[in-house]
Amino acid sequence: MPDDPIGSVLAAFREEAGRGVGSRAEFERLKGKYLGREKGLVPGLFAGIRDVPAGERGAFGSRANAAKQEVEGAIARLAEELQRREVESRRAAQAVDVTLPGRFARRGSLHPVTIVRRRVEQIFLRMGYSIADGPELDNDRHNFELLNFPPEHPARDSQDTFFVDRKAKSPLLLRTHTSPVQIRELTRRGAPLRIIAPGRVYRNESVDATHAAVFHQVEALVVERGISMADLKGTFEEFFAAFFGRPTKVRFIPTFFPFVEPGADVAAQCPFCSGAGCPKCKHSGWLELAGSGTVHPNVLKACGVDPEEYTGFAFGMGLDRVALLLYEFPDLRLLLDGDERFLSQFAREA
Ligand code: FA5
Repeated sequence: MPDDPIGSVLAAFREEAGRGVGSRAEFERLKGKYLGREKGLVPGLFAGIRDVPAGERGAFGSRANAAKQEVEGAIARLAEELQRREVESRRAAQAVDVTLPGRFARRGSLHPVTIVRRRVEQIFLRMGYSIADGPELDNDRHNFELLNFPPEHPARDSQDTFFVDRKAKSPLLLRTHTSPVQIRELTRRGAPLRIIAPGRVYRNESVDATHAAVFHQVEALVVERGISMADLKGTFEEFFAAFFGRPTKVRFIPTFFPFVEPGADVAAQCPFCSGAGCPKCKHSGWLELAGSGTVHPNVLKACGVDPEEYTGFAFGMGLDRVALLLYEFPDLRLLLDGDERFLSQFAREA
């Protein structure tokens, strides 16, 4: 044992502690070296008291206690200092550097058909319509039979219809138009009724610039007392004026749909050439957008509505063609290709 063990332990400690600790590991090492219960130098001083001559033990004991207090006090201060530095460096690591360039979150854009659908919905909601929905996987009964299609009607042919299960009691199919929603809603809610039903439809068609096999329609159905073709025409005029932002002339060309009588294809005066003729309207001055008519009494009856009391009009408009007109792109197939260069050109909100 050195002559003055307390003095040399204290001197060594003061020197080491005076250099400070750079890390928690260094701190733990220092603390263990001097205060460790088993091998710590300070507890060692107390163990060595038995080697001190009996007369000096009292003085040795109180010096050892004073040394212990000094070491414990210095270790506590080092611990505080270390903790303060650790908190500071954590804060610095989390700090926001406001001079760094920002990271921009890339936002997707809405599909043009979605934009058109929402605009159509807004216009009809303002006119007092509500929005209805129906299944895309439907059956022959709703897609054809209750819509007054005779059993041998060519539209039921597999040329036009994707059948999913021909053996079902009423064959299952992908709906070929949104008109089956008319049947479901009128049966469920009865008259009077004023709805639109936007949705996806499927046809086994050969695809070209204006025909897709998967496309979108919006169905409209109004059943009230005293509804006539005049209401249908007025509704179209108002809709097109709101949609294209100016009064738009509408033309009705008589045609046959089994579920309306009379039936008409609806064409809007071409908004690009105001009827003068241009490539978009194939130089006719008119663009065919929808099928329409006054609801056939057989359809009203099939849905439990008295055709003597109520009459109605309905139409089904092609949303993809409306999108094509609005945005002036050349080919419907662009809507389905998922090419980001095309799709990212459209508005983020509508
Ligand atoms: C029908 O689908 C009838 N259900 C519409 C109807 C409803 C008539 C209510 C009477 C009363 P049509 O097959 O003509 O009709 O289609 C309606 C519209 O869908 C067309 O005017 C056109 O804009 C669009 N359309 C039809 N076939 C395609 C296709 N292959 N690709 C893109 N759009 C199409």
